Amino acid sequence: MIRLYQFPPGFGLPNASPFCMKIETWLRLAGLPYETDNRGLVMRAPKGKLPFIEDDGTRIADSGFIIEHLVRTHGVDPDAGLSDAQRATSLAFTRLLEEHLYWAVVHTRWFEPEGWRRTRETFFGAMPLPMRLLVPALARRGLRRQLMGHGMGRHSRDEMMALGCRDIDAVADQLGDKPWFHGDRPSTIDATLHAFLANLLWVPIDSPIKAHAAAKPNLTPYCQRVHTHCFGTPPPA
Ligand SMILES: N[C@@H](CCC(=O)N[C@@H](CS)C(=O)NCC(=O)O)C(=O)O
Repeated sequence: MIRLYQFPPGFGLPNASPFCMKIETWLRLAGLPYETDNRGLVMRAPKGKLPFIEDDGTRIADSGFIIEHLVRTHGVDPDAGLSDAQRATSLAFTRLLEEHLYWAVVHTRWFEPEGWRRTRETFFGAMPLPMRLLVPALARRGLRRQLMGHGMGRHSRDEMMALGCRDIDAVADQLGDKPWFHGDRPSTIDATLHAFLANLLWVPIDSPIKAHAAAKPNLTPYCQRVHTHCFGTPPPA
């Protein structure tokens, strides 16, 4: 049985980490049975980040490598019918979401007062004292370093929001009125896009990026469609 190690569910979503939610969405899309360990065991993660999986005695970290492993070993491939050009587009948008938009959203969650209040409560609120005081401060310090190392954190707040909004424009324009990212059938990029959009649209942290995404007529219906398809329950309000 595949075991998915991830953070606990949060903000009313299957996961408050878009990378963890991407894998759970993908497993459902691919129809693979799995179990979850939601204890947020970052310390046991081979690369110090979640998600990672255990599958038949092997540990694999990083959502991209996890999917490659599962495709290779379980005989399922939601991308089997895609053309080379569609695969290239999937890769480019995956990078946009994971390596760029993600960091602008990290800023809104961890470094804006309202975002930080909600993030601290959701991620650390259940911890006993004194960990509840120490761990959030340490985690925040680590995130600040990562945001600066990436480069996003060196922009002004307005610049970060503008950059995130441009990513949303590209996603909305590329999706258009198609039911799935590549047309009539779901593929891996739908798991990724859904996880990142849900973690923006359905998280109670306001930002210009969230407002920009919510104003796109196609993004919320898309998110609801993928959520219903994969999780079989009505999406969060
Ligand atoms: N490239 C990794 C990124 C995973 C990632 O950034 N996970 C974050 C949560 S969204 C994490 O575990 N952060 C813990 C930390 O930075 O200490 C993937 O695709 O899985």
